[in-house]
Amino acid sequence: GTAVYDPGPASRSLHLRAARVLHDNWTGTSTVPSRGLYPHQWSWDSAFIAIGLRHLSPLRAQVELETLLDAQWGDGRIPHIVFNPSVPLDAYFPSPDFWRSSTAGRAAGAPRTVQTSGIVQPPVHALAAWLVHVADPGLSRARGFLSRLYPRLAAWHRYLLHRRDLGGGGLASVVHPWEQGMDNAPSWDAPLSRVTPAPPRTFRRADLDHGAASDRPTDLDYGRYVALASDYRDREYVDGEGEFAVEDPAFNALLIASEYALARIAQELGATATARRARAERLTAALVERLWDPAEGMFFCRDVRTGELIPERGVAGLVPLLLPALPREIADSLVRTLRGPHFGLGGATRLVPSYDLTGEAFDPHRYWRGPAWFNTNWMLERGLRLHGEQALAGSLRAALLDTAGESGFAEYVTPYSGKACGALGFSWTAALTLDLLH
Ligand code: 9YW
Repeated sequence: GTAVYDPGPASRSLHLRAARVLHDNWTGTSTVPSRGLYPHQWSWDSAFIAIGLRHLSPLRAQVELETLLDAQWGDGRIPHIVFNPSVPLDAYFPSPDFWRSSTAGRAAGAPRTVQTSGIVQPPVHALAAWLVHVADPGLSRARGFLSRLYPRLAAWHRYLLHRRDLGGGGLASVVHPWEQGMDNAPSWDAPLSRVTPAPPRTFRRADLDHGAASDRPTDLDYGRYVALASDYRDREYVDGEGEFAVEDPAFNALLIASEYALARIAQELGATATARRARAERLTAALVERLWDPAEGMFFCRDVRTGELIPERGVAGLVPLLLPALPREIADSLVRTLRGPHFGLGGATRLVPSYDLTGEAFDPHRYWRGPAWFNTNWMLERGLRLHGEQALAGSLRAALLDTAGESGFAEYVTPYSGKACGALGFSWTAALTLDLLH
């Protein structure tokens, strides 16, 4: 008779499907976030991708991070996009001819042989490098993976902690909403409202060729993104004077988590880790001092140009749950906020939304203004586990796996029903699914 193909337990087929997404999105030296919408290499995407890829191929996971770091600038910054020269210029906007890294970025040490953007993304890289190492320490040592990456990752953190301490309180600031990775989050509305948008006919939005306009940022948002980015370029990517500077809790929490990872990497290489651990603890204290709001039970962004906290409840304000040195009462308070009416974990929602369910700007479809994303939920799952919330972490993990599979590894989903939005076959969704399966 005919042999019947048995896919085995559900998790086995989920594993195979996630592996297929990463296989299809691999270019030979790195992984695109998705085939249509995002045809280049993105910085924090690659870090999340490496975290999943290490379970399929530790070698490919190492190469993913190495390719990204080959495009690092002399001043230490890791650019948010590394452009693939074989992709047509009009496939993604802003393209290399907008950023002009090899000319406008010359003073800041942009590489000559590869074109990149000039802004950054959240520093998940040292954390990813450490996790990739532990997946296969033998291979990592044989290839000198950590010894090659360590000085570059250290330079990256130095750039953020020195050139980007625009508020003077020890935290890193982002100078563009794209840098924080949650492009149109309501937290940016107030600081962005001061920026004069670039006129609509001076640029063409390639994103609308692939994504539904109602799921994407608006034209007005885009005009402001373009104005901020071209200003930064015209200042030759020198930090300090731009109109937009914000201290974000998720960006800084990831920097701190990566600083702990750098301490582990230093130790593995036979160097001392104590100074780095102490720094991670000092940064945690600075994060609490500058961004924690005890009455609201969450962290907020600080607008460095006005000195005020921005009272918008975004998922970024929960991400510091990742941090081991967080005071007990703050961790407890974050868990209460997660379970409460604004985020609905364990109650109304399937996955934690990107923004306050009761907020005026909440929109269940529009990108970072409501939909649930897999990377933020993965971070929260780790944070819950770290702080002893095993049951909540377990149910969040189960919901993530179900939703990833049912949505076709969507870029993001509606928070109540888990309906797919944005691109399908999205790399970090597949990668973090693999990580949760292991
Ligand atoms: C864009 C690639 C990137 C992510 C960002 C996300 C989006 C680019 O896609 O930005 O064109 O809007 O907001 O976090 O890295 O996946």
